[in-house]
Amino acid sequence: MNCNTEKNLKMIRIQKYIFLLLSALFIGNAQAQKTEVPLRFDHYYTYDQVVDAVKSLNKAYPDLTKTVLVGKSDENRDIWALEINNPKTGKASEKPGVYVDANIHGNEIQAGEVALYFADYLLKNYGILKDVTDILDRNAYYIIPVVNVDGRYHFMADGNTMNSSRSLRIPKDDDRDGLVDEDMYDDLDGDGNICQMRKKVEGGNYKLDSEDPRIMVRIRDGEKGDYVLLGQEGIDNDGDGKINEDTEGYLDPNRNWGANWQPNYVQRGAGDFPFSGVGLKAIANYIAERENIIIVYAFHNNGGMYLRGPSAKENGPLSAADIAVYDVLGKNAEKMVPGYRYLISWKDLYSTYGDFTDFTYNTFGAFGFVGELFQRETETYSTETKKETPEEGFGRRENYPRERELLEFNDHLAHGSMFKEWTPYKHPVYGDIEIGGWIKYSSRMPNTFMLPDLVHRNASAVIYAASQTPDVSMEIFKTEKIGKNLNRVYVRLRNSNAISSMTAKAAKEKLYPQDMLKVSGVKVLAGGKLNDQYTADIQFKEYKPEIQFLTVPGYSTVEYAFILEGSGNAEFSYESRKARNVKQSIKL
Ligand SMILES: [Ca+2]
Ligand SMILES: [Ca+2]
Ligand SMILES: [Ca+2]
Ligand SMILES: [Ca+2]
Ligand SMILES: [Zn+2]
Repeated sequence: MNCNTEKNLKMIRIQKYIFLLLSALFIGNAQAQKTEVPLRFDHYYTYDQVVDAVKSLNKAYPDLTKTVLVGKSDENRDIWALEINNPKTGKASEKPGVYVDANIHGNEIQAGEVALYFADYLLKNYGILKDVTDILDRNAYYIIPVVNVDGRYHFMADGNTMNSSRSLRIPKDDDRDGLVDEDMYDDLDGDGNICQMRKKVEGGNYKLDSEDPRIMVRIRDGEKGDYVLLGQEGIDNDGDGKINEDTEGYLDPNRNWGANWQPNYVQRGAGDFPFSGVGLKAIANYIAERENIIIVYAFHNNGGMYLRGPSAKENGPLSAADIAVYDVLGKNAEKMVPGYRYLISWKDLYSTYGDFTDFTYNTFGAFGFVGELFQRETETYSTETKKETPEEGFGRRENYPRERELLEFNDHLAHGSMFKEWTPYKHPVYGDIEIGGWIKYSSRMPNTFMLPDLVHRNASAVIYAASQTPDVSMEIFKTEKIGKNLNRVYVRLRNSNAISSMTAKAAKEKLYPQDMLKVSGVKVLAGGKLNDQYTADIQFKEYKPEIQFLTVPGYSTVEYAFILEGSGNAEFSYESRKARNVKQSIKL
């Protein structure tokens, strides 16, 4: 090689480097501007696009929004929150707080879209739709579209099944061989999916369905089979004779909150201690710092459910007052999302420990719902009414008529995009096999043409709840002169919405200082809850009558009476962590 050529090569290398650098900058820049507002819901946003969407919403509505970096994930990705508040109607911390998060299970991606849609819809319709304008002005919103940022990133970027990439990315030795996550799935054909492997063999225990040969039918006694199923795509990465035996995690982010937490031998997916995972800890702190949060929605998939707690029987039962609030919101959600059911976690589904909404209800006194998005039944007009078990991937149950219907849906409505046709592959251990089956986006979430309906209906369930946050007003409805320099003053607090100003649990267990009605400016000789204004039947409070502790239940009034001495301005103030404070004064 002569000197010139070498120089040229060097030059080319430098040019190439500069080009790469510039294009990286350019692409980075292009990416930053790619997500247009209003957002679109005809596809699923990648993790990077979700971050970009949050930032774009903030850019488009700087007066109404704020982005907050909640914390980092175990793989050091950013967990972002979008906060919505109209400062013209008050500070966020002084209003009822509505918290919405999603995608705590990394594979449950459409949940993130519901959270983004909710934010986008509120902002885009502010000042246009009266209902939206009202709820935006009255509440503060805390939205974390993706909790499990690593899980979402990997679900979309890597080869996965519809059920994998749920976990936090904390390596864990599932098969206890001293190595961690050493035998993950392998996307052998490189299509981004982990599908099934099958092999044609004499005397197999499967045969092809006579109506649709894509379906594998288990043979009955006496029948002859000619296929075996070899599990999900993969090889024996560590040479221990087993395939895919130690995949990512498994640490279930929704079994690791500080409420009735149980270790791994009681419940699979527990970490070594509650709040395992730096992201979860950051989110717990984020919520703890926002004491006004009164309602929590956490979106998952799937099964079509709005679940309330308790998540385990021993955490319950809830008090009637709290159930009444849940019932209003849950029953309305059922009407807004056809087919969805309002259920109680432990009783109607199964018990879980270290659950998120139990944590927020037990610790912070916020009502909480888990929204389990999507029902596969809505894809086809099946006469089959049997529901799939939630959190169970498709394909575990052998229901051949149903699978044929779903394949028809794939053929005629998804145009083949949901099912990978069986394709020959040469496997290092099994030899000639075929890879095929349902792809990762095929189950648990809607095909994107159905996504707009799903996000709108479920965001509307949250909008309804947001319209029902406590709205307390005060009325000084009677003043009686009962002696020289003595007045009896009657005060009424009215909550015109369904959600009580405190949960009964928070009041009973004194999770935080109870709501107060305070009197100042004059001497308070006595005061208490009014049972009957006509007989002046008052439950007098023995000490400090100028401070009364109370809750204003949904759609209710509570009344108090005070005996005041002296003249001048008597000031009455209602103070609440979750409802807005109100004040009134009278001249005596
Ligand atoms: Ca291992
Ligand atoms: Ca593992
Ligand atoms: Ca594959
Ligand atoms: Ca292995
Ligand atoms: Zn989930």
